[in-house]
Amino acid sequence: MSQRKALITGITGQDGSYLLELLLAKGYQVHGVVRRVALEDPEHRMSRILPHLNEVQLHSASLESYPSLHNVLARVQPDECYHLGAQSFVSYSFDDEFSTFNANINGTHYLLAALKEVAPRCRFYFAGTSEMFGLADEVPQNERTRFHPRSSYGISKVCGFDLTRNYREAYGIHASSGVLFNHESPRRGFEFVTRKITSGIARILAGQATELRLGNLEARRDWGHAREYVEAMWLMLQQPEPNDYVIATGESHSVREFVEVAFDHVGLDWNAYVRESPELYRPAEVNSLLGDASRARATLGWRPKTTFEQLVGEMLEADCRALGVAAPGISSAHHR
Ligand code: NAP
Ligand code: G4F
Repeated sequence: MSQRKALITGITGQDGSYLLELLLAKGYQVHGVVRRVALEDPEHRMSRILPHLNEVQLHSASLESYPSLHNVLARVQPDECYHLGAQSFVSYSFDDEFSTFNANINGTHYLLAALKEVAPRCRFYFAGTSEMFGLADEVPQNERTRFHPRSSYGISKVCGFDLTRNYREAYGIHASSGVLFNHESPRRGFEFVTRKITSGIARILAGQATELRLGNLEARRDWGHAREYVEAMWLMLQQPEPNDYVIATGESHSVREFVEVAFDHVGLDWNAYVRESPELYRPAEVNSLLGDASRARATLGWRPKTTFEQLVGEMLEADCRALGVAAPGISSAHHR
């Protein structure tokens, strides 16, 4: 059997980097779409995939340009395409709805339209999100739960989800969407709340900060480990028929609980450091998310393994180690 080829958009992000490693381990020839500027400054812009730069073929293209995506797909002729590239920060989507829509809606449309033209047998994965449920009217949320997005990010992902389903139904493309709940790791961007907390604690321990300013501490999320969630993406594209799958742990915690567990882990009292800042509240909040991944368990055989406490500990240890700080709960083993 010839070597399978995969193309990943968003390969420089948290999930892209874990997916790259998974596919390399499975013997794939991996191609990645990156922004042109990334190729000029790999040290900073490709930090998550630096160890694998000689094992992956990178192509510069823009999610805002149909011809550039068409060219890459025509040249690579992938068997599987994982579309992870997106403006993924919900807060920022309130500041700039336009760039969020351009990247997330047009980018998905251009990629699907090009796929249909030049690689119609390529299997396609769309990175859907629990933000599509937003103000959910049932708990827990599954594949049949109604969408009620609360940000332009959420709206853009509903549109990408609908585009993906429509290309499946109208043109027979093997196109699947993962509806992934929040997933984190030591590679999470610093702007997301979990990494903001663990890196903030490391800075406090290192004497570089005296407080941690956060927004809404009562928001609840279903947090899992990114390394496990990219396995679900791959499993979706191995199924004979395309479908949509919720991927979640089935357990939810508040931001406050994340804070408590994290500060506890290093023996600090969080009340002495955390300030709740109303200016960090969102204009429309998604208060609570909890996923039901029964379909993924039954059909893909997928289930989460990392516990909430293990996730917090792994992220904290990595951030403390990066700053060379020691603390009661921090071991010397290396995780990444
Ligand atoms: P991430 O770390 O923010 O990575 C996003 C990737 O998209 C990066 O490679 C980034 O490239 C690229 N990108 C952003 N804007 C772009 C643009 N205008 N043109 C081209 N590329 C662009 O996100 P992630 O956590 O890995 O998430 C991967 C995907 O899953 C995203 O689509 C996200 O919306 C979705 N998702 C994430 C979660 C989660 O909890 N992590 C849950 C559900 C769904 P640069 O490095 O050049 O910026
Ligand atoms: O970590 P967050 O920014 O993640 P959010 O908004 O849930 O989005 C992430 O998960 C989605 C899946 O559901 C992805 F689709 C999306 O791409 C992204 O990866 O915020 C989590 C919660 C929110 O309720 C927010 O209001 O934490 C609350 N929060 C409280 N203080 C904060 C802060 N969020 C951030 N980023 N920074 C704070 O200081």
